[in-house]
Amino acid sequence: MAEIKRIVILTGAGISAESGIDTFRSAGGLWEQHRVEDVATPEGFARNPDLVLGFYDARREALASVEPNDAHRALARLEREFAGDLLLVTQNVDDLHERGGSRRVLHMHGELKSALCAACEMRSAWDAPMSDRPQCPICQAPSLRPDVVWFGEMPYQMERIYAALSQADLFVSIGTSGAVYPAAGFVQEVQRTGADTLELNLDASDGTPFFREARHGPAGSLVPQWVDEVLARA
Ligand code: BJW
Repeated sequence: MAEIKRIVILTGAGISAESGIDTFRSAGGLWEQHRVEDVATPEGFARNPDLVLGFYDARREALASVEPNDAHRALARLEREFAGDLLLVTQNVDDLHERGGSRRVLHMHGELKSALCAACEMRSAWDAPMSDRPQCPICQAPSLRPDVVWFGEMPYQMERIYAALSQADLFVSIGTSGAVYPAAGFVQEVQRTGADTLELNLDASDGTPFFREARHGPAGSLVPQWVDEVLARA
């Protein structure tokens, strides 16, 4: 097997499922309880800000009652012990990678514990409700919204992600349905450079046909096993 020097990992809601956070598209998931158009678009927010702020307030508050699982901890161990370059990109807005010990996490769809001011466009660390229309800590306008990326908005740090993908020897996708772009297109992006590709997911996803290898099962088992393999080869 060729030596691996640069790894890009993409995670999605499935990695946090065993911690007790609902995924989006599974039975009983977030999109069964809410219409995507209502809670995950700028238009939905403009129509009914109370609904949207309440939806994200509840999810932010729920973070206090969940813990990282073995998959989050295994990726943190990989960050500490892998001698090559590692970029961990998550679509998740929870903070379980950080609480699992990862220090360098790129949240391409934003974070629950961050506020974006619609007036001054600055981002601030935030761990309180927004439904009561608090002031922006920077410009004092009562214009805060969740700092998350909704449909039709540009995900964060795309240049940095595409640069890392163009240099990766290995791309690993964990716990994501491959239904949302641009993240769903990363596997095809790295295929062009000849990089190896691996999917770790509970079941087959929309992206499975594009991966060289796919392993199906719970992330809490698959990810620690895969990390052991990578570190044993290094
Ligand atoms: C387990 C497990 C266990 C369960 N172990 N696994 C037509 C074609 C192409 C694109 C478009 C199109 N029309 C519109 C678009 C663009 C649009 C898009 O993709 N739409 C699709 C619906 C087609 N995308 C956008 O608008 C994005 N912006 C954009 O494209 O800007 C322009 C641009 C151009 C060029 C370059 C760059 C940009 C923005 C997308 C924003 C997505 N936002 C959300 C909400 C964030 C805030 C919040 O959390 O509420 O992000 S939507 C939601 O989906 C959330 C997630 O991050 C994202 C992905 O979901 P994820 O993580 O995959 O979860 P699930 O539930 O779908 O899957 C979980 C998986 O885990 C499943 O497979 C399970 O089996 C598995 N699993 N338990 C392992 N224990």
